[in-house]
Amino acid sequence: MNKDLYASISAGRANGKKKMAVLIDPDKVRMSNIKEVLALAKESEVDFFFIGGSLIVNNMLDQCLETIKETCDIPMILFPGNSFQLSYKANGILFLSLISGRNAELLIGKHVITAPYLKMSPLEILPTGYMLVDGGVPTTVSYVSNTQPIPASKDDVAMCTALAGQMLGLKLIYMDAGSGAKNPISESMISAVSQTIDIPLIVGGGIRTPEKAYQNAKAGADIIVVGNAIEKDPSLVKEMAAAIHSVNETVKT
Ligand code: 1GP
Repeated sequence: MNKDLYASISAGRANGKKKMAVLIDPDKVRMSNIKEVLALAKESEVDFFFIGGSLIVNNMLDQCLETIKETCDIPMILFPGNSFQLSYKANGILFLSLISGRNAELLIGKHVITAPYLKMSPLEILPTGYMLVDGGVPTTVSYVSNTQPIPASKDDVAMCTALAGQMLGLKLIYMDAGSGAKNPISESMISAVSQTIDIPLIVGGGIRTPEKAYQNAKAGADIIVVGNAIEKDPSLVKEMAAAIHSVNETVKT
């Protein structure tokens, strides 16, 4: 099985080279708009595309992946909202276990159904502990998953959850305040979690400015995910990527 994506993500953490992922929701993206985002992402050396949404209601996933592939060779990682959001056209998949919640289906149930399909696929599987953190507004994910996010001020709960995920053998931790969150995750929580775990940390949800992206990376996020802000203003890609890539710190091992 291909291991290039994880090798590059973990090398990024080891070398302190921060990475940027642009989240593309195939439902929301207008195909006219996507070309502009792709051109800017290529120019700005965006590291990954995360492809997914909590609900994909149109059948645009394959078309979206094909369009990206025609334009650039930035790796495409599926960030599936449910087990139907699968496509062999991507390069990898975040195999998400919702470790902030206590919904057995999303901790292990759906995975049992999807595993045999993924075994046959060419996708690189990235086992990921997914942690929802309260971003000040109810999110589609917490509604659909019937789980409560971690309270924004509970750094210790986030630390212990991430550590348990690592000890269970998960390879990445993704802390998400949810798409369009009013309050992005605090630097204090990012820093506490990043210092507790040894595996790479992905952070997203409500990051709207290059300054915030920079602070998140400085605090210890290894990959910063930006979706909404770029959907609204594609020109932000350049500044966001420059801000994230300007942080270069070696993380303790
Ligand atoms: C959501 O972390 C992502 O799952 C990105 O959030 O759309 O708010 O940037 P935004």
